[in-house]
Amino acid sequence: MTNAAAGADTALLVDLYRTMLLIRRFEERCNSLFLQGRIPSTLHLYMGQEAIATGACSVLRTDDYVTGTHRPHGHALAKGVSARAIMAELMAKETGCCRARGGSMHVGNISVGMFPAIAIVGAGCPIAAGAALSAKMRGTDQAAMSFFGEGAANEGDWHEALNMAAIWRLPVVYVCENNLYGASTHFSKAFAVAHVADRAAAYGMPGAVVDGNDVEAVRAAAAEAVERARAGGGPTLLECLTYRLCGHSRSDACDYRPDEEEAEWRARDPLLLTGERLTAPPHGLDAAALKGVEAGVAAEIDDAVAYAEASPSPDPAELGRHVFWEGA
Ligand SMILES: Cc1ncc(C[n+]2csc(CCOP(=O)(O)OP(=O)(O)O)c2C)c(N)n1
Repeated sequence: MTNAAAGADTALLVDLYRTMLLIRRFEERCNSLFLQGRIPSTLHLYMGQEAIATGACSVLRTDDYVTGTHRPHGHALAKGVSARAIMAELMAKETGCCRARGGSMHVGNISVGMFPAIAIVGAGCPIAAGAALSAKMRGTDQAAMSFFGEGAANEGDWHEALNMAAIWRLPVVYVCENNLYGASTHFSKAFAVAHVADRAAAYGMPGAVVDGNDVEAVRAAAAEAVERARAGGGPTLLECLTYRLCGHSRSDACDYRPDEEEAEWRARDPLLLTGERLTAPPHGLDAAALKGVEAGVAAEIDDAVAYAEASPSPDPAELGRHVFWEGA
C-alpha cells in the first residue's frame, strides 16, 4: 500500500481539502434537492470517495482527459467543471453542462478535459485509451485518466482497453475506485484475486494498491503514474481502496453491509482524515480556518443552486438537438 508522501505544503493540502468538501457538500445538497423533487431521475452519490478524484485530478492539467462513471459528480468537479453547470444539468436546465440532455450520470465538459461521463460500466476505459492514443499520435504530452469501480474490472471493455493501452504504451492512468461493493455484491464474491491491481502484471503494466481515503497518498501515486505516462512509459493501474458512505443509488437502502464495517470506514472518512491532518503539526491550522473553507464552499453551492433555479428549461421541441453530431 502506498502511504502519503510526507508533507504536501499547507496551501496545497487546504486546496485539496476544499475540493473534497465541495464534492461532499454539493452531493448533500443534491440529495436534499432530490428528496424535494427538484432533481429528476436518480442519483449515484460519490460520498466517501472524494479523496480519489481530488488527489488524482490534482496532478492533471486542463488539457488532460478524464473519463468518469455513473457516479461522476466528484470527477467532474475535481476536473474543473463548474458547480453551476453541474447543478443546472442535474436540475434539467438548458444551462447545464450537457444542456440537460445528459443528467447526473453523464456530466462533463470537454473544454476542461472531462468527457461527459458514461453510465455503462467499464465503457470509459476504451475511450480513455482512445484519448491517449490521440495524444500520442498528435505528439503532445497530454495524459488520459480513467476512473471506474471495481465492477468494471470484470467487463470485457476493461480488459481490451488495458491490453491495448499496454501494447501501444499509451499515456493513460487507470484508476480503480474499489469501494468493496458492485451494487450489493461484495468484492470477494466477484474476484478470485486479492486485488484488482494484481491484474496489472497480466497486461505488462505497473500496478499499485493505494489508500483511497488518503488524498495525499492518491496524489502521490497519481503523480508518479502521470509522469510515467507523459514520459512515454505507458499506462499504470492504480487501485484505490475506499467505501461509499451511502447506498448504491437513491433506491438502495444499503442493508447488505455489516454495521461494524460501515462504522470502521466512517471513522476513516477522507474529510475527517484531512481535517485532522490540517489541524495537527506541521500544518497546525485552527478550527476557524477550516470553518472559513466551509463557508466558501457553502456560498459556492448556494450560488450554483440559485443559478440553476433561475435558468430556463430546454425547449421540448429542441430536445433532439445536441444529442447527435450536427454539422458538415
Ligand atoms: C455494462 C453494465 N452492466 C450493468 C450495469 C448496471 N450497473 C450500474 S452500476 C453497477 C454496479 C457497478 O459497480 P462498480 O463498477 O464497482 O461501481 P460502483 O457503483 O461501486 O461505484 C451496475 C451493475 C451498467 N450500468 N452497465
